[in-house]
Amino acid sequence: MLSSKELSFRDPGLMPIWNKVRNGIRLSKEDGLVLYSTHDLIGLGRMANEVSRAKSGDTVYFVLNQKFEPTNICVLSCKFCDFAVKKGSPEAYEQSIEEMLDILNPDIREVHITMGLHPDWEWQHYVDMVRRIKEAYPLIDVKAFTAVEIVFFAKKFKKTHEEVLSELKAVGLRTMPGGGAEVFSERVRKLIFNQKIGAKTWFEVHRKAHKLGIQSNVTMLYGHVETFEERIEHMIKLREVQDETGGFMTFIPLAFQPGDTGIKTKNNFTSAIDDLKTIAISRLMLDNIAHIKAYWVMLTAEVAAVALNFGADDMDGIVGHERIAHDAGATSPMQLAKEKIISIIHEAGKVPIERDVWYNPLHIYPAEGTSIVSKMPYLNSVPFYSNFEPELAEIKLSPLVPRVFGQFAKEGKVDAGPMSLMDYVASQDEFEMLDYGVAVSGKAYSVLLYSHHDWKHLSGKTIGLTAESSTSVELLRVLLEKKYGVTGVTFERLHLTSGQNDYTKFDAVLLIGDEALRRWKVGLASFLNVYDLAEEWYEWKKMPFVFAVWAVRNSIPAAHKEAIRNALEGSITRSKGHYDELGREHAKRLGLTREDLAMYLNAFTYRLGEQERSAMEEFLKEQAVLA
Ligand code: V47
Repeated sequence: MLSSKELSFRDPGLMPIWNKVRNGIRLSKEDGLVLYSTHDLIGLGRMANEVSRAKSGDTVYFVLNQKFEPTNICVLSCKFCDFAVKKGSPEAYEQSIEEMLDILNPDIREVHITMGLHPDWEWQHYVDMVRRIKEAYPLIDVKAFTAVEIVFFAKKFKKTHEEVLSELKAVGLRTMPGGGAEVFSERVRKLIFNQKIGAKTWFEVHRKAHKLGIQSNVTMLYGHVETFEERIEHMIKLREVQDETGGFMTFIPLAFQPGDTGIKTKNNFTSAIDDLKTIAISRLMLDNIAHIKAYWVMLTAEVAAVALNFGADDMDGIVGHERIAHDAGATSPMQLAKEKIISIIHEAGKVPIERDVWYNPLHIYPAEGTSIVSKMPYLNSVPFYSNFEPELAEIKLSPLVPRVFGQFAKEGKVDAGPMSLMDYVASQDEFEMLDYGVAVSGKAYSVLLYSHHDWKHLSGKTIGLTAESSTSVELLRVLLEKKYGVTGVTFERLHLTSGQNDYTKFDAVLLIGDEALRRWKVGLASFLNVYDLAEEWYEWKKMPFVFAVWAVRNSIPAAHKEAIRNALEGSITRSKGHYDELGREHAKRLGLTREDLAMYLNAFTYRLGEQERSAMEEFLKEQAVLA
């Protein structure tokens, strides 16, 4: 079950849809049309907000970014576009790579590049653009080139789509923006962008990008000549491809800016009601897309702010100098200061998280008076959160992997959650331990060492380590050194985003959480040995292993502590016996059956007793005397 929330509606037609959504049943095209026709905007928004909360907690993400459109000269003339001009036009401009580097703000984390299809620029120019940005600013990730641009490069420079993408990836292309999708309808394409690629080619390029480990976004340009039916069909097509590749991160509805395009729309700009409905409906239809973006540049900051309670969990970023929308009459400012974005997110009652291109959290900015609870995004933590309903609105949830939770807790920004045992030990003075945690006696299935060698032969070898947790890493070190007498191992941290890792270069790799579970049935590359670290510990010590303990910051108000404890106790109690149902969404993503799921979750102990406390002490004793 996705949500235990009981909602009531003014439009009774929404109840059957909510029942489907909360039970994890996919919405049909007919459901989508019912949602567009409803007059119960608030009911629609509440459903979408609940879905967003189930996926992202109370978090809204943003990225410090800068948009570059290095030329508006374009060989195409799409009816909806007021940005593109022909070469020789008085409005034509070209920006050199030096000019881009000059105005690049070194504090940002993402540059977003899209542009006109220039008739004369050479292939090397595009490669250099990405390469030189990465060379000058290694911390800035490049999100560049829509599928339309990739197809243009392939044709013009006689390369395959794979060659174009691989060459760009080799110099630092990290992700692709979602532009050029427009509406996946042949009828609409013929009417307003008949020179541009259609849905089939657009998806082909993204499929290839995903195969190469380049994740991407997807947009939908709405509010021009398309029908509601075509919007819903757009979402359904996308949902089908996402089932295949899993490579889309974010859906971005783009509100059409009519400008001087000549496209006649009923009310000039889209209405706020249409914008909010479209955000909410996309959240409800796209059950397999992690994020929905409220792109304030086209929505206006005011509508985007409301959209944060209508299913959107991302606000894009500060953006900088944008032209595609502004050339077509957008009334939003060119840039929103970081402080303004944070205050918009606070006003919406949400928790701002500054992220990188892959949604790895970099900083969290809790509002005054709130207490932040970390929502461990792993399947084994489902019982903590599936019914976690604190009585106080000041308690907010944010999805954080253990290591990031540990880091934010140390910075004083996050106040409670299932803390990695090692992080708890390091911050015991500031945190109180509750009687809950994640422990297992025997196999954990999700803390696995994949190895080319037997334990005994790992001396002098290199092991890639999950970047997500420190406890499993310490457990591995204890097992190597104390159980098997293995020394001289070199450890190397893996990238937090799994698609960015090349596991083949290691003698062994340690994976945890959902990344380990995903490989449970299929194995990992050519590694022949798989060792379950919790099982290794159990066979050695005949004791459970405690991976995480719930801890609450001493200094938060007593009422907050009480509310967290009650919500947790309520969730664990109500979840018991319903694991196969509660973890269904996760299991689908990880390729696990209902039986796998029940077996996996039933292996864990969530209430910590005497046995678990002694096991923790024993582990810390072993760990303390490591070389
Ligand atoms: O593909 C062009 C659209 C897109 C107009 O991936 C217009 O994070 C409205 O893709 N009114 C480019 N839209 C922008 C884009 C984007 C934006 C923000 C974030 C991301 C992301 C991607 O702009 C084009 C086209 O669909 N567009 N003209 C117009 N008059």
